[in-house]
Amino acid sequence: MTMGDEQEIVLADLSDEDLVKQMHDDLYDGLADEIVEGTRILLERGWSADRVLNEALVEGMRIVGIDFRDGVLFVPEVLLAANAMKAGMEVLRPLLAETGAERIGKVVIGTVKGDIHDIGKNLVAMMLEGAGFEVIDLGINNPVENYLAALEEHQPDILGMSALLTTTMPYMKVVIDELRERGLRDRYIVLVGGAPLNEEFGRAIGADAYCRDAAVAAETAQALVLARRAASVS
Ligand code: B1M
Repeated sequence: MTMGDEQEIVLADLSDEDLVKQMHDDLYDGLADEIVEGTRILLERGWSADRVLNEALVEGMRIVGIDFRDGVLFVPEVLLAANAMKAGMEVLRPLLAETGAERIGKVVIGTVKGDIHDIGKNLVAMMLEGAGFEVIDLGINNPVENYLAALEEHQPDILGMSALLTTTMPYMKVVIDELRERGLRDRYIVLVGGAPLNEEFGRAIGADAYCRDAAVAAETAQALVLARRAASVS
């Protein structure tokens, strides 16, 4: 429930369309409780977790991103919006990460050094779990040493890296070059993602694939792990 124009809005009374619009406003205003409530209502109405995620949460964050870029919103407000988004994602987590499938592989994933954006990376981690992967999440702001230590400790099939800033995306190449220098590059499938990247960049830095979004990351991870297993058997 929230207050707007001195009038009490009962989220459960809104049509789906109005509720989604209200959730965009609530995300913009950083109202975590309302986002949790709206997320639950949509699920109760039979919406899939994917649809709630994309139409209510990701779209709401896209709107926040535009006003952030244009100087209408500032870091403290965007942080509140991010917290509200994370609260909604926590409601969706068991649904997105739910899987009857056997574990098909292991992934080490983290946001690169200098970068503290983690919403997209967290989503990717959830979808990978849903696709049957064990995920070791290194969090944000990871220097190359963190990746190397985690690869050594966990021996995953996949290394995933996330970057949301044009200033931090080149760091992915630093990590890949270091793996190459140590003769470790071919041991792992390297997947990269984040809003400013594209396929060409992924190729240029020597990643195995660039993943546009979390669903693509999960599909790509499955496909590449299965292909690698098939190649090692034949
Ligand atoms: Co930041 N920020 N931010 N920010 N922020 C952006 C990225 C920006 C585009 C905003 C803008 O100007 N429009 C801009 C970057 C400009 C650029 O470099 N080109 C920007 C800036 C400038 C900054 C600061 C520098 C602002 C400042 O301080 N002056 C600062 C930098 C801090 C730092 O990292 N050192 C900063 C800070 C922050 C907050 C802390 C306030 C907050 C982050 C909170 C958090 O993450 N816990 C924040 C936020 C929330 C954003 C926006 C608004 C939203 C990002 C987001 O969560 N999107 C963002 C604008 C935007 O992107 N529209 C912006 C939703 C998420 C689901 O999408 O992260 O793209 P995304 O993830 C997708 C795919 O990209 C992909 O799958 C995900 C799910 O589908 N993917 C992967 C992502 N990682 C992957 C890894 C994979 C695979 C796929 O591995 C296999």
